[in-house]
Amino acid sequence: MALTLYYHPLSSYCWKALIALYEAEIPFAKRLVDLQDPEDHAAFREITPLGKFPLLHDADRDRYIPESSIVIEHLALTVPGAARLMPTAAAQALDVRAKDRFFDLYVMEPMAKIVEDRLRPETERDPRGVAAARARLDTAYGIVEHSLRETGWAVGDDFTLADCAAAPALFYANEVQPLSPALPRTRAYLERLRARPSFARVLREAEPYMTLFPRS
Ligand SMILES: N[C@@H](CCC(=O)N[C@@H](CS)C(=O)NCC(=O)O)C(=O)O
Repeated sequence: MALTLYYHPLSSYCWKALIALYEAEIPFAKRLVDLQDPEDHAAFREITPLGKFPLLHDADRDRYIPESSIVIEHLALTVPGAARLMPTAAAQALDVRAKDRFFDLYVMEPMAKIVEDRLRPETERDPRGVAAARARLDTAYGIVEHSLRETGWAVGDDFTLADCAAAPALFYANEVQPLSPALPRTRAYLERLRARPSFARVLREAEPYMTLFPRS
């Protein structure tokens, strides 16, 4: 299998795909996309006009696969070691997809809104949008806290696509809006995620770039 992942080491959605690749120990090539380099950016947009990563190239199937969730579902379908990331039972698969959507839409997106705002010039900031994002994050945290058990993963006892989504979402969300002591299960879950070798590796590899993350 000849896989190439177009990515950036700080991108939360790329982390999601990387976690799945490391979970299943899938050999692949990395292609870092430098959005600050106009030539590299333009070349990437030639492949994918929306310019979003992660983007997986599967040379054996002559296909480019955008969207982190679809990248992971593609791996689960095509690489035996990745199959366990998506349950085969339809009802459980639905639960996993529901949690994946939840973490992307209600944790990752408001977190990204707060981060993006920090990167804007002072005069272009959007305090109302950021306040709404913070309120949405608080609501999402409450939902996560009630849905988690004291052990195990986002859906049952197996590590799935839902956990691949939860790890970057909660990690970065915790950076911009720390998880309070009133959320013990969520805090413990984030610790379990950080200790998971696939995510620990992603964090280690991102460490040299973390100075670029806007802390405030
Ligand atoms: N829904 C997409 C979101 C991908 C996304 O927004 N990626 C960000 C990085 S975390 C990106 O490509 N940003 C660059 C840009 O929008 O120009 C997915 O799940 O892959």
